[in-house]
Amino acid sequence: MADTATPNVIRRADYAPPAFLIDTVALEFDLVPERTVVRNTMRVRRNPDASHASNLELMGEQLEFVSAAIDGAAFANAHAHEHGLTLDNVPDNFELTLTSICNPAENTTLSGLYVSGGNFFTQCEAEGFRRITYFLDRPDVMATFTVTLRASKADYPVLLSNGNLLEEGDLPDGRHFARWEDPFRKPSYLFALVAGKLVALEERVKSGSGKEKLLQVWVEPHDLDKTRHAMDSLINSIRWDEARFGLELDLDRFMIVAVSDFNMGAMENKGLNIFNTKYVLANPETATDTDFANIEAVVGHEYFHNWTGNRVTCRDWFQLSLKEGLTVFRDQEFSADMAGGATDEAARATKRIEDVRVLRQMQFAEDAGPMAHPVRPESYVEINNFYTMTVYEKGSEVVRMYQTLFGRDGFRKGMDLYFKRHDGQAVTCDDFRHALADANGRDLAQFERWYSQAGTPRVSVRTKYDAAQQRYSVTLTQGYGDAAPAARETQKGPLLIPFAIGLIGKDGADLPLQLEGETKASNSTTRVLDFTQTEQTFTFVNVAQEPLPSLLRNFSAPVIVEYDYSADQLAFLLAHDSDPFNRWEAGQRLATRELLTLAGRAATGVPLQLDDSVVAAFARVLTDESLSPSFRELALMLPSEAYLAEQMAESNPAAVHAARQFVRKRLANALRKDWLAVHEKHRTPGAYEATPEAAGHRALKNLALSYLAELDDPAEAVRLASAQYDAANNMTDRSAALSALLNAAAANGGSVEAQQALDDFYRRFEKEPLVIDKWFALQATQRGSAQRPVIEIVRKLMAHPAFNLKNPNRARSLIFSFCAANPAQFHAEDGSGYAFWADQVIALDAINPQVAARLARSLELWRRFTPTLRDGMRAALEKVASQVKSRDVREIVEKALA
Ligand code: B3K
Ligand code: ZN
Repeated sequence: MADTATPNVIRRADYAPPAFLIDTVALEFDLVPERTVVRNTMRVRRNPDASHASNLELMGEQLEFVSAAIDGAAFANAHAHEHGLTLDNVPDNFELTLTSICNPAENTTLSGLYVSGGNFFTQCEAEGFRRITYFLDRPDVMATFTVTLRASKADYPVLLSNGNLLEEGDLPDGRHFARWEDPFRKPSYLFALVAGKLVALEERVKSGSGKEKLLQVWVEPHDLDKTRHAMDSLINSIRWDEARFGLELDLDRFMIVAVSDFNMGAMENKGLNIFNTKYVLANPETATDTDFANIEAVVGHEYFHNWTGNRVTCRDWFQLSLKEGLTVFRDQEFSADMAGGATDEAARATKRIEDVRVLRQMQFAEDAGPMAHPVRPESYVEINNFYTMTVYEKGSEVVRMYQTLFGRDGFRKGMDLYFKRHDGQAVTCDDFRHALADANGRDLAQFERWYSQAGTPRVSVRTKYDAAQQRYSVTLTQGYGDAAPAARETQKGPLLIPFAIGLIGKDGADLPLQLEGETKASNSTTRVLDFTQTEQTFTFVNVAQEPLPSLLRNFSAPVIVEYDYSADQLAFLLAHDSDPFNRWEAGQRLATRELLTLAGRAATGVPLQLDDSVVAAFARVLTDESLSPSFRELALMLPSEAYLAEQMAESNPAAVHAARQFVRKRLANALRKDWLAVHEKHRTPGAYEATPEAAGHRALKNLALSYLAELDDPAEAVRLASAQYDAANNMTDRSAALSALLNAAAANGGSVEAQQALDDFYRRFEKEPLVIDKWFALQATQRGSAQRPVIEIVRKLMAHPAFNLKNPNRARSLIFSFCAANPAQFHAEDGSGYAFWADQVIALDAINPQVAARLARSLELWRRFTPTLRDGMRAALEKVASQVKSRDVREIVEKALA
């Protein structure tokens, strides 16, 4: 790895340890918005494990160099340049003091030190620390940090940094200071500071070993009434990590700070997590059930990083999934345990289904396009482009497979060994795999391919029943199909796939499972097969009747399963499978198949029709009171338009939309009475409760409302939605009602009721930015019509006084919602969506390259679309490629066009 960042390709194979190490860092900040002076005193020494270099190359960006001193004496041989600072012929072991200046007020990239709402914040991962001071800004350089902050006391009464507060006090001229010390060695990407007018919700708790810990959630004063849920989530996270993994909070104090200008969800800085307000602030009036659940998940995620990421960190950024895949897995398990404990399989399944839906819709798509990369990438141009669904979500599935192979206890043993070996170190994905393998006495060499091969594996299944011998054989074949070129290059051989299977008898009950060569049936009616070869046959014996296979139960591996189920068999599985995930899966398969057939017909102008048996299968789920409301909601929600378009030989968003709307209308009209009954029955009167059960009732009720809005005569739905809007005591019900009003009116180009509700919503929540984000997003994702295309609404909203391109949440709520979550409108044949997209990518590129690069990705699958759309997208990509400046966006559009 080169010590200076150049806009070239960085390769994993080029990793070399740093020539120098930094043991301690003392930072002093004089915080002034336009001109912050940073003094950085470091203890530097040669790395005994690296080859010799006479010069010290430090990274730095957008810094004004002031001075350098070695061991207290001015050092003349320091040269500042575009990518950092070179110090010629330095000693072997020395104290280096550097002074530089940065401009947080003008920093719209939100990377490094910046000002938001008049307060100072930092974001250093991945390479933002070099925008604060010159440093060896790479994760394998770990140091202990002491931080002194000085600022105007009136403007910045609160001064925070990592670790423990050593002292604070007043200075002349109305200034004050605070000094913080983080006792743990950490890489620079975990550094943080916050300064400004903030208040905290505080709580003191005792950790497992009886030590008292101070917990704080810092927000702007008017948001203090929205911090309780984040605090509760933090306390639950602390308890959970102790109980499930024996991991205790290692600092006396743990802080979460909310900021409204933030590039992503949140950041796990040691002891001082900085969060997007979206993942902290919630009360029933402003936040939906989904927001509450997301806050719990993200608070958990960042807290869990304290061990998986911070105590044990990444050697280099190619190892990103070491901390992200593992920590996503941990937050998923946390949420599942919070919802259903270890034993309530149905409640756990709800979470599992939601996670798999995201994986399949987003990560599988990524794996099929120009950005396809292995969980551990081989190269990158801009590392910020690799905080991807593959690194996070597929990475989490890879970690989950260890647990599927070894069980919870075996997984825990592996984790224990990982920490025993690597606490305080910067390590690799191989180190993690070896710990899991060694703790469980198993050779996991083949498992390495999950880290090095890109693309979504396909497992095709053939089955054969021999009635005379009572044998049932299951033959599995694995491959990658016609993967994207970017993925194909990485594919070298078969994977170790834990393939969970069950066999179901005619009465719907599981059959006992005994593999050939075993003396008796196993206790469990789900077996995890070790599928390691390209083709492999597993034979079950003593199978008294021809079974129906339940394949890849609980989605035991991130693969696509190909098996020729008949529609009747899917309906049977939907009604009977003991594995709740696969019950849902059967319904999705059934719906996907119908919808793709219909989309094909819509594309060629053939009239659409839907078999009564499909309606009947959905009716059974809708009316089956033995199923939990949250499961019914998930099962009755059709696969998304984006997912369906992805499955077509040529993506045709208009045809998919027509097909999906046709089915929704058909289900709405055919089951009208049932939807009405469900909408009535699942009301949650009384005070709002954020429990999974109450959220499940609301979800099902609001799904019913959204179907009712599809009725040929929507008058009744409009009446119900208006009443629900007016009576709502929580944001889940209010926003669902508003969305139903917008969509019920779409075909007629809008309605008085919808407009009134929109106006009311704005007035009511004018002072709540996160709710105004919803107001923008609801309008950007609404259904359009020929007479009222959504692009026109979006263009108008771009000029709304509340719109602000510099605020990432606001940009996402309007622009991203339209470009990435309203495919039928975005992919309009006239190319209006693409022209809009290009303008916004170019505008954002000048402000905030990271956010621009995310938006740039919404055209990356352009080659898979119908010819007209393809041409329009290519033209837009070329326009962007010719105008953008950032490395971030260039990498995306150049890979897309290559
Ligand atoms: N580690 C951060 C993500 C940083 C993204 C930098 N572009 C949040 C998280 O995954 O927890
Ligand atoms: Zn993370």
